[in-house]
Amino acid sequence: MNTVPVIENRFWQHDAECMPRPQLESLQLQRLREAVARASALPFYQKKFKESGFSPDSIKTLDDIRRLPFTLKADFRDNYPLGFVAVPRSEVSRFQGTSGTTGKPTWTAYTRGDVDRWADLCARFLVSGGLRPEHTVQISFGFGLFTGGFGLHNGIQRVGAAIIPISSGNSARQIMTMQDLRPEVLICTPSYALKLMDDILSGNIDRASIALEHAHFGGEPWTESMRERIESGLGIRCWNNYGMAECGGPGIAGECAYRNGMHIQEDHYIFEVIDPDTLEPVKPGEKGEIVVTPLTREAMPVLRYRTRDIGIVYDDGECPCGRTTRRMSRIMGRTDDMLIIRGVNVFPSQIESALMQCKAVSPHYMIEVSRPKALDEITVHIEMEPSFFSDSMREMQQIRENIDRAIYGATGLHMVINLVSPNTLERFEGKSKRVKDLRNLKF
Ligand code: DLL
Repeated sequence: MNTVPVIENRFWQHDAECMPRPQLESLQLQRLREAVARASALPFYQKKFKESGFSPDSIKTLDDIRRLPFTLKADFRDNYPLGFVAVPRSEVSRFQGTSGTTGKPTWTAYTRGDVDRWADLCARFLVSGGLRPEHTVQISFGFGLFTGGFGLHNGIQRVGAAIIPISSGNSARQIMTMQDLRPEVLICTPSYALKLMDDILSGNIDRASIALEHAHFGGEPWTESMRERIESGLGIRCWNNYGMAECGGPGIAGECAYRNGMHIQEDHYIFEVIDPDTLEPVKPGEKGEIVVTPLTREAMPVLRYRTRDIGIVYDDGECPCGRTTRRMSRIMGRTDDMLIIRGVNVFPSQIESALMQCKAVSPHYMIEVSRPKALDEITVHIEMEPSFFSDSMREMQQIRENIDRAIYGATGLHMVINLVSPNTLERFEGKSKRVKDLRNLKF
């Protein structure tokens, strides 16, 4: 555990964030009962409760959460558009959403109280990651249905900092704004930060003309090695925060000054970690699928949402920051992102970690899965750092071998390594799509 803070340790809602565990757990129990009571107004849960013989007033301990049904992404589609909204339409104050694979968004609704609590939850991780009222923040998340833009906007407003709601895209304008308005804080996806970093470093921009000190990234998986690359490239500190639209968006967990994982806002959320096959809880400290139950959401009382995200919840005592909440690891992959290659389970994040160990490799890569003959094959297209590009076949072969060794060490698989010139792979303004599975296209 890190015992030295990276920045000054501060709180937004000290008493809630540092509540003694017994008090926190009794608050959770009370709020869980209320959440179940709200959920029991929905036909979806009424049916589930009836099927399993569960009585909504039978929650006696926190362990009773395991008697509640799971909620899946597909349940939102099956109850489209607003089957999970539990309040009269007049009480809904906000709709946000998440782009669905079917073309229809998954809607998430908020009451005024939900929007108000959401702002505080975002303020918590922003302040723990260095945001101060005197700062100016450039929000380069898309503003619109995506919960990132308005969620962070409300949190920053609550802290009292100045906001530049520039939204995503148009990197030249983003960089000009950084130079002209001199924000100290940047908010975006880690992949958009990579694109901005590239443009800053390759555009002969004087670093002193940019005042950035901190960035808050979320919305997609990224690795510790990617953090190191961005921090050293831009000379800033980057913080991780986590959430999903179905449970309210960002503000569910975020890092503190000690960066010992992300603190889960446990007075508003209960986290479980399950084995996605058996649906049983994993042993403490083991990785598994994260299941989230929001405790205080009024408009959409979702129970035991199976996120498909794979991570670990640490229960190893208090963090030196003073918060009493449990912490979560980075997201290591998603059950639906896992590639099964010749019987081996591989997550894109394992490949990213291996690549980032190699100095010759830039942070831009693309993973392509194909089945050229009978066997699956992964090709990793990687942009090289310009200074390592060489005319010597031997040197290039050496680089390929180093990458192969790192990937084999991380995954147990050999992959086809395709080194490409700088600036040839796709860049992303929001969430990245770095895996192309060509196997599906053939059927
Ligand atoms: O991405 C909410 C959000 C916005 C969180 C901005 C943080 C910052 P969705 O669009 O519903 O909501 O996508 C949720 O994104 O289940 C994860 O798979 C992934 N995700 C979000 N944050 C992280 C993170 C928002 N810090 C899905 N690390 C989640 C890894 C993340 N994955």
